[in-house]
Amino acid sequence: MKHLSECRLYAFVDTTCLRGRPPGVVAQQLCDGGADLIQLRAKQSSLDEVRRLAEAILPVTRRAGIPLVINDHFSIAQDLGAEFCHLGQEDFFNRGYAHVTQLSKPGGTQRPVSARVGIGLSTHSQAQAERALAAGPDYIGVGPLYSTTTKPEAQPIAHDYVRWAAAHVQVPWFAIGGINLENLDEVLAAGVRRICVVSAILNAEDVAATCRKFKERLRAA
Ligand code: TZP
Ligand code: MG
Repeated sequence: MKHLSECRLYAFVDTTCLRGRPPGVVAQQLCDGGADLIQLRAKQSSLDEVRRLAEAILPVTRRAGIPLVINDHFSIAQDLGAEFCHLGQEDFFNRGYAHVTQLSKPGGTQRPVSARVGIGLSTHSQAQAERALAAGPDYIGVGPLYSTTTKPEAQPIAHDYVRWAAAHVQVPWFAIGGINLENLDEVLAAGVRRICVVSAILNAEDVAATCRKFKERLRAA
């Protein structure tokens, strides 16, 4: 399984961009294109649907040795043995958590340490990052860099925050939001070395080839 420290291109199976394509097929295309990490993001799906989607994707990511991240649903990530769960500020802090170790405690269903679900936390400002980092996540998301139709309600972050992250964040951090092959040079120039890309990959005609283009540009940076 690829280690998080090696991951630079974080791609998604986002149900809003599937347009009828089977999730497992799209996950395979992302793996073939060299995605380092894949998130299942299914905002409109019921818990049962998220679980079914994850069950369809996990054999693909496992075979490829690519970690799978389940968005929003820690219990599903834990039950299925997904490598990571991604949580927003509201999913984590607004539910009363202060440290990631608290997540696996309720109900006494703690898995062995070897099967620990890694945690990623979203951040939108330096203050949120400082609080998130104190909670012990495996990685943080930094964004949105640009406004994006994938998350229309989210306001772009200040560029100062990206520069601060580049200088201060010690865990892997992934820039997210509106990143595409046209603005990638500007993103890299800001000090970003790890990126999350949803629509620019999933809406491309050739998903695997587009992943490869992102990977080559990241590698060259
Ligand atoms: N969080 C901040 S922006 C965003 C999320 C989930 C969406 C990113 O999608 P895209 O299509 O790469 O802009
Ligand atoms: Mg969330």
